[in-house]
Amino acid sequence: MDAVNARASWEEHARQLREEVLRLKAERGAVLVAHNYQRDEIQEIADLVGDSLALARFCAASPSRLIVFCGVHFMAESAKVMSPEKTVLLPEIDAGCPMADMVDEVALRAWKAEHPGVAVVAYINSSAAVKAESDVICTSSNALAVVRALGAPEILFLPDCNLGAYVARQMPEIKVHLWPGFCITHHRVRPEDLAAARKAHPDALLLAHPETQPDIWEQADFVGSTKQIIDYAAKSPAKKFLIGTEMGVMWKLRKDSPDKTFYLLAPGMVCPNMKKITMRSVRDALAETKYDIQVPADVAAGARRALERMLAVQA
Ligand code: CIZ
Ligand code: SF4
Repeated sequence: MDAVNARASWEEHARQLREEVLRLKAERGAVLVAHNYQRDEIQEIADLVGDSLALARFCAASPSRLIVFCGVHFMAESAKVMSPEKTVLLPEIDAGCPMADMVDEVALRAWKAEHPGVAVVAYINSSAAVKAESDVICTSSNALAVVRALGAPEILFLPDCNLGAYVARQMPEIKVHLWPGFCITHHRVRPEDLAAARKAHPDALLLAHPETQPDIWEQADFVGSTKQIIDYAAKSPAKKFLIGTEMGVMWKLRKDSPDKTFYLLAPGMVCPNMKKITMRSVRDALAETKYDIQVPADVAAGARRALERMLAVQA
């Protein structure tokens, strides 16, 4: 088979797989949501593309009893915690978040014991068991508002030391203890990468995620979550942007702002866990009802309390 025929046959295969997914999804009355970091073809077929909180809220509000959650494990857990009566499927059971795995509930209990009475703020990138041990949850969109509403003079912030450092920088009146966790995808970007990107695109604005290190977000024109970066780019009069977050956001950036140009800040900004989910694994998830995410009732109750405290700040 020559290259042209091989490509045509591959495209036909991809088209059939996509049709099969859409047919199974309709037959099963499922809702399919995709995180901003998912593969383009998964975002294209999703009922909603967004950040972890928006997806969990959408799933809770949906009349569907079957959710296919295309993201990583802690996100599917949050959706399950907020929709305990629904079946939440994560198409790849090994799609985890290394940052979330950098702390567990045992280590958190020990940290709390070293700082009795100090409030715990957990980034949504954490397991349900860690959430259940925390006072309140935050996302990268609402971290400052959540910490402000908490009104505590001192906090334990986990697991992301970079988002925690960002909160500490914005709120110098508060003592912030940082857990030494980080995102392998964002943390690896170095000032040399930024210097090279600036040299190649001197007139582009830098939009950076707070999971990058302070020496990156300090130099950004805008710091925000995936949704905030996408919204900022759509509203900005500027035409060129350096994007300092995972490459998956490019799909929505280009869709929402087709007249603008986006450059990834560094070539390595790819989350391997987000990319584990493929059209084939979504097909298998729908065909075989897998992998059914379960959260023990007591853990779910604790995690829900901490999530609801965050939602009360947002409302
Ligand atoms: O909460 C999310 O979805 C994450 C992990 C990042 C973001 O900025 O949206
Ligand atoms: Fe976790 Fe980083 Fe991947 Fe987000 S991009 S899921 S924080 S490893």
